[in-house]
Amino acid sequence: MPLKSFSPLYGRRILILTHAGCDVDALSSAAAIHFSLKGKARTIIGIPEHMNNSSAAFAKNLKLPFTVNPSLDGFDALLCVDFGRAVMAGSYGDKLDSFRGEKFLIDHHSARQDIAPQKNALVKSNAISTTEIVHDLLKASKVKIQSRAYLCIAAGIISDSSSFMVADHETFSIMAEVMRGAKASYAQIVSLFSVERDLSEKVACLKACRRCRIFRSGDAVVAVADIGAFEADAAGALVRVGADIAFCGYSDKGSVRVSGRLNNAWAKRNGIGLAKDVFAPLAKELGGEGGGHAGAAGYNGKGESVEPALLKCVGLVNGFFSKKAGNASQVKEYS
Ligand SMILES: [Mn+2]
Repeated sequence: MPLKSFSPLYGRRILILTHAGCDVDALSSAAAIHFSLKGKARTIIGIPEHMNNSSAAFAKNLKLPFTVNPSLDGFDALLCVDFGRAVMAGSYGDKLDSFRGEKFLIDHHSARQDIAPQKNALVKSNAISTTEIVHDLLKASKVKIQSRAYLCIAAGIISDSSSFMVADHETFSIMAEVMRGAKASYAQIVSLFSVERDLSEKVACLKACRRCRIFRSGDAVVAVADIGAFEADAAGALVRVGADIAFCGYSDKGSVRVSGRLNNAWAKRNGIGLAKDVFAPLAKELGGEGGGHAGAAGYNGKGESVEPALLKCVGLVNGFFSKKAGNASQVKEYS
């Protein structure tokens, strides 16, 4: 039986923990719960390691209270939001394992989670954002949702749906209800977490364009680039420039990181998903951890160079299209 309401958390001292590299959906989920459970539970928002620029802007604009790298001592429960695998908490992965209090989880990644017992977990892999699940749970708990909690829920939906590029009629119906509660316009909500891109991020995206290798498998244009930072943004940039699917990553001190992004309309037409068709098999072949969503996913592994992992991604995309076409197609590289 999955988690049905917030009532098991009442009267307790709870650390609400996001994933490392906390994004707007993770922070907003934590904040919506924090605001809504006021008077019912003592909650603190904890962020392992660091947060991204958008969520930092959101925290500042909404004056959200949070602690980076909190101690787990003194809490009798832990509520993890927007991640389901301990490895996504970065250096907190081991601390999660050894935490003796009760563990809870709300997430929209893969149903396979290794953090909380089933009865304390609510995972909906088809939800656009974790805030959407938090919204359902708050309603089921009959908690009064304040307008700033509604603002958080709306921000999580906008951010994780890539401004509704990944959305269906359900998303819009939830969004209408949430925006009414937030008492804010769409532009006002977006402005809470919009950031001017860093100089270094702009340079990383441009470098990815200069350095990328371009492959063709069937009708698919695949681009890969070895890039020292902002790998997810760089992969997104390659897709906006013209790739159907792009992989960017780096190797640092024996660790390898790869991020993938794709053109959603193209992916839908072809039935390909990054997590299931590329990163899960990649982790199976090379070891390490791969996961995320259909349109945005990543891989963490070991190696002195990122090249083999990037080329393996190209091979897996080619494998997908070969299988679909029923014959082995050749990868062609454009030079
Ligand atoms: Mn999310």
